[in-house]
Amino acid sequence: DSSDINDIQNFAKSNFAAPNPDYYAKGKGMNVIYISLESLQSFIINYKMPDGTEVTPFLNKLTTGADNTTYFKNFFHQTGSGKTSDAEFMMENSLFPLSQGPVFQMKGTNAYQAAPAIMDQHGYETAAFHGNVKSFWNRDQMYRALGYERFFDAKYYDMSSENTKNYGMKDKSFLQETMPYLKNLKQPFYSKLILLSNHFPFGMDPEDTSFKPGDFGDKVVNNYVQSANYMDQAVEQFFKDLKEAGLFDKSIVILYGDHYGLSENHNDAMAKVLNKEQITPFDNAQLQRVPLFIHIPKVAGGTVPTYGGDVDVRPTLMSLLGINTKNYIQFGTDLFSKQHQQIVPFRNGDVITSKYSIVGGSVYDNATGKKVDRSFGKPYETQAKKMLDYSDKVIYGDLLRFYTPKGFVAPDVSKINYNTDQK
Ligand code: GP9
Ligand code: MN
Repeated sequence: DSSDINDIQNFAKSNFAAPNPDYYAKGKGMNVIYISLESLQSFIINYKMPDGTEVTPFLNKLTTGADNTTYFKNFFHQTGSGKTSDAEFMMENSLFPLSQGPVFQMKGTNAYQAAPAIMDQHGYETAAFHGNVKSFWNRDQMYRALGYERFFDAKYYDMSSENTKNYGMKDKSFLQETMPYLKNLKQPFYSKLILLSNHFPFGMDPEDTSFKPGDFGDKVVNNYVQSANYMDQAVEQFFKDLKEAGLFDKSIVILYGDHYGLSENHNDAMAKVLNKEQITPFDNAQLQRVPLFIHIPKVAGGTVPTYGGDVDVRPTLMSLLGINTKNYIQFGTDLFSKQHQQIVPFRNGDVITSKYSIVGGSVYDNATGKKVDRSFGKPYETQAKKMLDYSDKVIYGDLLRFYTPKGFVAPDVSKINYNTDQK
């Protein structure tokens, strides 16, 4: 009931991580561009094919700090059955998705205090871009609840058969067609672009790639490298276009892998990919790493070892923008903060920290991959369970109705209408 919200607010407040002055407000007033990298897992970053070819040469450069980009190599997706949409949900709310069913479909009419609504109040124009129909995964309803003013869906794109694959627009066409819309937004803007074409089962139209498929004895895994390479090229071109448009030095760009692309069904091939005898449950948990890159103009980048997950991104971004979210109900902490908590809870009950991986009830030492005494994991399990339980209470009880952080104004959902947008 509504009295729970006080406990939850106190919990969130006591876990707040003070911003790091080296990063705080470094992106104040800048545009924000999120790019959801479909099914991209971190194992592919800096991976070399047996003949030495890199799969993602552009993203690999970003890991060295190119283009003022920070790469988080120990970042994990925390999605459940809502997949892409669960990742979106966490990025914008810093709440967990549900353990049962996609929150986008089940709780699209809840009250939220999401990033787009917050940015609207800071004078930002807010827009989502997705190369499929707006009702897909109930986005049209959820995006209104999140406070998105504009939603560029299929009707804004040339959805001809050369430009599309199973889930909608191919990445290169999508990004190319998105650029003019992005340029025309009123600055500063907060935007997100959902890439789609690197999606299971990853087969590509032959004319879209000259990259050699893998030879790992599994068609899905063989095609994955080709398709990931295509996405890498698409993102490289997009960075060039942002520079040409004069947007690159005025924008924080966040690239993130939304969830795994290769399930445990492909473990035999994955063992070949990773040169291992087999993929153990411990290995599989480590494979839930997804890349997170943050481009911050004028801030030196590079690869950082901080452990974190999807719920940590909103607090990180808000610190960069110089927006104080201490009074918000959120379950992540700023990845750049010295007080950041390196605890990553998953919806299946597993927990990964910088020291231990708690997987299927066993506790492993990250450094050795060996099992250690179960008691070592206890404090982390307790903390993770509390976070998940509180987040569930917020969502199932629609508790944000009963609490408004100072300065926050809920979006007027009845006034948002994605039909009236003009091309
Ligand atoms: C993109 C996405 C569909 O619209 O939601 O694919 P999935 O969620 O399975 O990645
Ligand atoms: Mn996805």
